[in-house]
Amino acid sequence: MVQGCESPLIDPLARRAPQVSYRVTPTASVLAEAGTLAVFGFGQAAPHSDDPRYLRVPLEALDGPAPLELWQVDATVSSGQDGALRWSAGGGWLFAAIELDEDEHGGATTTAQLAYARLHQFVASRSEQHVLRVWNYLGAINHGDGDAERYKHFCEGRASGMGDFFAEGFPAATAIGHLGETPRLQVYLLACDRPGQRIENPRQVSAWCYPRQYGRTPPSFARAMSLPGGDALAISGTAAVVGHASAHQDDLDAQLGETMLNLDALLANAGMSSGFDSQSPLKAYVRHHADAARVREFLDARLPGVPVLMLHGDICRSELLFEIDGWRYA
Ligand code: 3EB
Repeated sequence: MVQGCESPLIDPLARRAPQVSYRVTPTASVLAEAGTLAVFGFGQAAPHSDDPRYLRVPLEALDGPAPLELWQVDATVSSGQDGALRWSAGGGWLFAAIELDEDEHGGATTTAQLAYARLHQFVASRSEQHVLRVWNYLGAINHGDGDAERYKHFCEGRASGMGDFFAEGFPAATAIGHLGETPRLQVYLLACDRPGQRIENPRQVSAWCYPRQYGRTPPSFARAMSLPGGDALAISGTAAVVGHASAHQDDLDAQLGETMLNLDALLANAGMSSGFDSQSPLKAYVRHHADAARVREFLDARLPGVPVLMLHGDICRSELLFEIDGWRYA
């Protein structure tokens, strides 16, 4: 019998989404696991490691010691470091991170500009050209009034530093204020050699269309990104924003409920079933330490069994008390 020569049914360019999870485990053992693309520790008690795949995020966990966050891919991972920029890559996926001291780079605007320009320059040198998701953590995010607020300076620097980085459309993103040393700006991203699909929220004005009252330069992010292959949705920081306005000022419970409605609408618009499960790691950012117990109670009731890491951070509009982001696998 002559053997056929059919081509394999597996698409060699298919990209299975990185598996994101939280785990309480020694840093060295997860870094030793095959396919570990990135590992994150949270807060001052986080372990230290010189591995370029390991990043210490300056946000404190609000209920007990934080687990590590792991990003794992089905491939061999290589990694490196170039000054303040570190990276890792494998299987078509790229992690890159930069951390800069604003005092060394002339303030919030110019530091954001430099961070984005350097990330752009680095990603441009790689085959993983499609930036899908970005996280931004800066200090004292609500410091300053009106156009002088630091978040608005950050938005201006981000927009001018990115140049044509996101010519195909903005990535999904989070921008949160950390309570660590103010001068420290941390930006990290996930990119791929295949494009994702941007998802907006029909309940919300797209952020890049926000009116002038929110600043001279509107924020540059998509509400979510469906990863290439469509097997996971990266959800941007989502808060109680309806239209372009912040809803329910000073009402935590109402902001929590409105945020859930925004998440539902986003999942529906992405063509996904509603809800989250034990495979959907989320992060909840809480402005006031005193709200932590109430937020945990709400999350346990509304998202039972869902791993939600609750972190102490400032939301980029001072009237917002809560924001959530994370992953939903198909
Ligand atoms: C909002 O909906 C809340 O500037 O990158 C959420 C996600 C928010 C990302 C960003 C800001 C950003 O406008 C704030």
